[in-house]
Amino acid sequence: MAKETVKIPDVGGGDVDVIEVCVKVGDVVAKEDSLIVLESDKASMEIPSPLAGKVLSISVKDGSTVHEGDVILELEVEGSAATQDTDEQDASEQTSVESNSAKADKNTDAEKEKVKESPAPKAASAEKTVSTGLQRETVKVPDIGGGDGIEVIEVCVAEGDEVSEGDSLVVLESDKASMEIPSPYSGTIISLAIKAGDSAKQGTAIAEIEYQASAEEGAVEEEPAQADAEPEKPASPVAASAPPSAAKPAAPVSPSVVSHAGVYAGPAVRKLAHEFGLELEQVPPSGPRGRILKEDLQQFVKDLANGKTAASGAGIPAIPDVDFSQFGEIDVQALSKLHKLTAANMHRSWVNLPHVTQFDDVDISELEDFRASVKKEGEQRGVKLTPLPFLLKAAALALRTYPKFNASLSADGESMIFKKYVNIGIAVDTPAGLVVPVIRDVDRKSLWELAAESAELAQKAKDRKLKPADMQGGCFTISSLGSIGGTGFTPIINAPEVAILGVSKLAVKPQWNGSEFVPRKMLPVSLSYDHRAINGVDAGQFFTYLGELLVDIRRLLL
Ligand code: CAO
Repeated sequence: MAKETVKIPDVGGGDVDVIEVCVKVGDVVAKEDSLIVLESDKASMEIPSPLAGKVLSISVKDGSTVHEGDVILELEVEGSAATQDTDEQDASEQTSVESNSAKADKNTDAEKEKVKESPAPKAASAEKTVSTGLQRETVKVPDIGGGDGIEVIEVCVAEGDEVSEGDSLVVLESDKASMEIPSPYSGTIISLAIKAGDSAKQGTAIAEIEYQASAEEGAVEEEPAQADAEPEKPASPVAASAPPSAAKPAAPVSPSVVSHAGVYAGPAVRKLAHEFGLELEQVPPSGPRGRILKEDLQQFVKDLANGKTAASGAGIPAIPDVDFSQFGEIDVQALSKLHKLTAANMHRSWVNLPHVTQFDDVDISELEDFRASVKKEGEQRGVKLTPLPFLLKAAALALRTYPKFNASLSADGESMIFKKYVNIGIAVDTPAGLVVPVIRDVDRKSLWELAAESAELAQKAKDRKLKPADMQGGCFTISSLGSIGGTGFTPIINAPEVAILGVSKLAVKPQWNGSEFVPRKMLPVSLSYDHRAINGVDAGQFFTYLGELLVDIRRLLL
């Protein structure tokens, strides 16, 4: 066994940030496994392991700033493998040095040849445009270490587009990696020399860009020798690495790696995500082959800010944006603020709470008889006694009897908060959207009081006169579609409450009384509960009890 120190290779000069450490102490890594991901202002790059071995210690962490020669980690490797790899290292150093020699101004014949062949020398381009201040340059595929078989999988710009330095021009894919080639300049795309599906290799022209020459570039222009030594501005800012001499080098850096740990995104997007502190795994991609575009990240951040998505809800695929006008006439109407808020709340509840819904048909024939018998009295009082106050009263008693339903889970999921008050919200549809005013202390109010208060709150809701306090403090919600129709539905829990009762339309149905079928007034009800807080047995007991109270309303007095 031997110990090998892996260090940061030449990553193109300057300090870079460690944005991800892909291994931990004790991990066994194979050669080429990613050790860390680095990010400069222009590129993300993986540093693969130069050897197979076991990670003994790690000297960097997420957020560290590093530069060439800094220790990444120590590996325990097989003794013989280490010797072998030393040879490989030499070879690798050789290769790396060679590939960096143009940069280092070592003009071997091969390099001179490379310089000659190399695309669009800067000085030449500058010469052309000195009189106008604008320069044109053909951006070419840099050395991306992939031989000839590199496929152009996406062209990200069109002729006439204005691009900023760092914007992706094309996405290439070899059998080993996908990579974005960013624009080396801010300017205008004059012409494209490449299209999706083309096969490319180092030196293949991508596009001609016109950009404003800077004063510094003018200075370079006056020094042709230096221009020769730096024959092209590579489209990709990442070069092959020159390993530090004193230690086992990391293998050459993958250029502008965009496919890492299942996430497919370019350096600019990775950097932006890093700045926001977001994991790219959470961002639904819309680019070709599942690539995360800058716009995807912007939309994700917008959705986060609007509460439309949760940062923890990883991997939820986005619903595609469809141009419906291609199928016929459409009318686009903006959503009201309330509608958007309701949508966000519904979505948040639906994705965060494991919902279970249970259904029942409750025989409320006697409740209905009683309701009919007090109809006149209601008229005298100026109050209409619908089934709702009975449902409120029965629910309040069931909540008192089964406190798990009159509770909320703490946000950290560590505890249950039991409420000693019984406040129930009623879902009210209004032209502006759905609102849920809350009736307080339902267990202490009479049916008449509940009838009057629910009607008053419903009216206030429709008149948009509810105050925020009228909609706060609920323990449970009733959503009644009974006046409208339907035989059952699955209501969405009004989180952080843990359950909701859905009420559908009463229907007369035949019921077997032991000797014959008799017509009974059956009320379809449904109970959705948060299965993190409530188990099926609890729900069965609560629901059965609620039904018993509605079947025989005298029980409400017990
Ligand atoms: N089955 C059959 N009939 C029912 C019923 C049921 N489950 N529930 C109510 N009804 C009847 C009422 O008895 C009343 O009939 P009469 O006029 O003949 O007396 C009629 O339907 C209308 O009742 P209502 O809607 O005025 O009163 P309510 O107490 O039942 O409902 C409230 C109050 C706030 C829910 C209601 O004003 C409302 O907004 N309803 C719209 C439905 C809604 O928004 N539900 C929430 C949807 S959540 O996605």
